[in-house]
Amino acid sequence: MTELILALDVPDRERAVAIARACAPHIDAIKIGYPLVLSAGLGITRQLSGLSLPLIADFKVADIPNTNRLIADLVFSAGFSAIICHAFTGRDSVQSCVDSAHKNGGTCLVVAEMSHPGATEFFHGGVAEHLAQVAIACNADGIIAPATRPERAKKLRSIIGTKKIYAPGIGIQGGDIRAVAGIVDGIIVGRAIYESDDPAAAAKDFARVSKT
Ligand code: OMP
Repeated sequence: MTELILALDVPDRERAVAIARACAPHIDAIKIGYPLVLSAGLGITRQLSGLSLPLIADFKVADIPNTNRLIADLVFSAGFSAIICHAFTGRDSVQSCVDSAHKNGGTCLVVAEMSHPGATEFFHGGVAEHLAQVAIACNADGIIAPATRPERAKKLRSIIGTKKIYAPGIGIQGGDIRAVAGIVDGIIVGRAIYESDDPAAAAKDFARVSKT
């Protein structure tokens, strides 16, 4: 089964909550990043807590170990159950996020390769593979890999084995859910759901395909 994660990059708090509520029966988790938290504040987690869905903090944390730990501890006290961090900062920085996640009963996902066209500039040539190895070395729970490049998700799967892979880039970025659903553990979908005329119906459609 491939999970469906809603990327709730909707800066309007009321609209974000309404979309999350409407989509809740069809999704497995909600990913919240800077657009919503910077407009609505961290308290948005309380407003969404009634949906009983895991909340993933997508702050792509990328700082020194102490700052990463401070950020991650705040994320988990705010009610998130997972955090996404970068790994190009090195093992010690990633380890801080993983340790905070595990201490708080949560999980840590490491960006191995990004989904946008410009990502090939730095993530290719062995870098993504190296970042995936860092995720393993730090005992992270999974990685982010691009749905826009299924062959890269497959390559990264061969490195990280049974750890989770979550893949963004479906829909507007050009990725096809059918090409990656069998490779990854979860797909992350934002605009193709929340910009749709009927977000609940769009989420239902993605959920149907991802679970077949
Ligand atoms: P849509 O393109 O609207 O479906 O949104 C994709 C979501 O996944 C956004 O929240 C992005 O910030 C996020 N994302 C990527 O698109 N590409 C990546 O490589 C990594 C992420 C992420 O870490 O979630």
